[in-house]
Amino acid sequence: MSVENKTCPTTDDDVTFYQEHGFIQYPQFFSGSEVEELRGAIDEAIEQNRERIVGAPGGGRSSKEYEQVFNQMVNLWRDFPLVKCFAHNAALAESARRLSGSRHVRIYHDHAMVKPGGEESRATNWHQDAPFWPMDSVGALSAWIAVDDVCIENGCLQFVPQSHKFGLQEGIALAKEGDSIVDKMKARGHTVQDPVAVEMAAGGVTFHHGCNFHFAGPNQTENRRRAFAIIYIPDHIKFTGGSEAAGAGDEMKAGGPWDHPVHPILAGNS
Ligand SMILES: O=C(O)CCC(=O)C(=O)O
Repeated sequence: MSVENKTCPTTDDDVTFYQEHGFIQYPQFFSGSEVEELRGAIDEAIEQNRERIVGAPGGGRSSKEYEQVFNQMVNLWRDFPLVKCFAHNAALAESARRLSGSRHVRIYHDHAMVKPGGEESRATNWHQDAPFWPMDSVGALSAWIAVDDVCIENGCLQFVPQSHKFGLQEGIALAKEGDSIVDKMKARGHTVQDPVAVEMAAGGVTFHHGCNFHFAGPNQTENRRRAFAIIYIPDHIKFTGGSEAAGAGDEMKAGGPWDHPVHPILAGNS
């Protein structure tokens, strides 16, 4: 079966679970052979030395430290047709629409995140995504596809259940290595649950809310850990201006809708 003909697996119970916990896992959203094609396209992008953000100064790459967290490549759907089948996948987008309780969802951007293996690999520090996104209000979410089998050892995602209920936490965009998010959140009066590590085989997908605190450890294996994520914007969310990764920031009005060809509606009605 082609990935384009998939059926959306998201049930009402899933929606309840996601809204309560701020994340959900679909262990076999894609089959091993389906995801193999995506893996090949990501490898080709690495081979071509694809910029992080096409056209940005210095290709959008910042520091060696960042590259030790991952080689991130944004909006691969725009130059790799095969990647578009995943980034614009109707079943994934429909799951995002149902989970977020929206009339429709648009794509913000996709991004491959390739965590290098070996001693230099660094953790993806605890963070919420929402502070990085030029959006108001909160409610946008990500689908994260395991392109390789992922486990704690190679940097699977770990989520703090219910932490999306803390709302957008100003001043904690990205914890520093060794920083305790738990202590910071406790100091702000929140009860913090133990993180849940989501190990899964390649093809599995997790969705997480933009305010959910999550983390991935360093990749302690010798092989790269490839993941591919898509960020979805529910219909009620406005563009707040700026942002390099938006790709069309100069062509959209701050305070307006995300109505632009690089952010098409992927599920639901306008
Ligand atoms: O893949 C990772 O290491 C981090 C992913 C992440 O933070 C995200 O998709 O929001």
